[in-house]
Amino acid sequence: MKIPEKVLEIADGIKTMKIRGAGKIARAAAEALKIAAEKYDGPREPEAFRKYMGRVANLILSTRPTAVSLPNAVIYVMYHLDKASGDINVLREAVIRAAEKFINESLQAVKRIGEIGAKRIKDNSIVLTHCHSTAAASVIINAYKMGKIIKVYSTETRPFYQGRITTKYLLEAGVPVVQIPDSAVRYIMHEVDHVVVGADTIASNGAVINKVGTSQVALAAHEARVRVFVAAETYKFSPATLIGELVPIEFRDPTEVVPLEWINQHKNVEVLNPSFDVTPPEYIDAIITEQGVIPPQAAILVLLERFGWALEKIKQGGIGKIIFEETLEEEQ
Ligand code: RUB
Repeated sequence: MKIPEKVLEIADGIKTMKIRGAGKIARAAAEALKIAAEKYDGPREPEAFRKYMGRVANLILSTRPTAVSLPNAVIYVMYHLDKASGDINVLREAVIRAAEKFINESLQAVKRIGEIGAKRIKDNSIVLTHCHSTAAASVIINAYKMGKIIKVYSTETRPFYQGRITTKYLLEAGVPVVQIPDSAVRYIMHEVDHVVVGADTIASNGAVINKVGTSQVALAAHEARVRVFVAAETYKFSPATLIGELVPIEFRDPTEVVPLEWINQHKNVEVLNPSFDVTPPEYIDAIITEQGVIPPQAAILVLLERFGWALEKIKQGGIGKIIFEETLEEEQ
């Protein structure tokens, strides 16, 4: 059975960044699995359905490599399919219910992070944020509504300019925003009280992988003794890092950095477009999750509590192969 058009559209949307930001990507992944289950009209044998869902899962997993929220969402839904037994209606229901639960809990988590994080913002604060993070924006908007924020500096976030999305988003919520180029971060840092950013992945040692430039922002904040808060749902913690796997950094097309015409005119120049970077735990004051505020060094505890069950499977073959080994073998 062919993968439904709508599912292909979601996969393409993630790849081309029409759907972007780790939380939205995770919810879109769960939604794609749900749609795939709803639209299945292939053979009635449970095994056929499982294989088809494995193919869909692998397609979704192949879209973007860095945000662990994506495999975590896929694994969550597929784990429930794995555990379910019965006819195809039972299996289909298991996928649909797990996907809906993931999406609802994810939205609740963002809301809760906003409430918890806002308490950490001092009165009359100036905040700086980088890229567009729904979780970070949730903290900022909540704190603003509590009368604690007087101004937000939003970096442009070259080359994709997600910072402009943040600026628009915060302005719509009534927050006073100043747009600055990325290169002005250190210049402006002496005015700033808190840096609030999101995360794509948090490693077991508390390192935060977020939009490229985040580590420079954190370094400038560290130098100026400005607190750095990372707002992140617990499904952004990476279980594979518990056994020493590295987080793959996505490199995107050079034409996001300079126009193709420029590349053609300068044939000997290599243009690099790393999409994310790693901020070491030493430069992070706290990670705000839906379960509470933790120091980055406590990331391992969150991981063991939330993903302890997946450890054995990860040890057997890495994150991508947790559940879909059979399908992967078939496709090779
Ligand atoms: C987005 C980005 C965001 C995190 C967190 O990168 O780095 O800071 O994903 O966002 P991209 P959220 O635009 O390349 O996807 O809090 O919305 O999950």
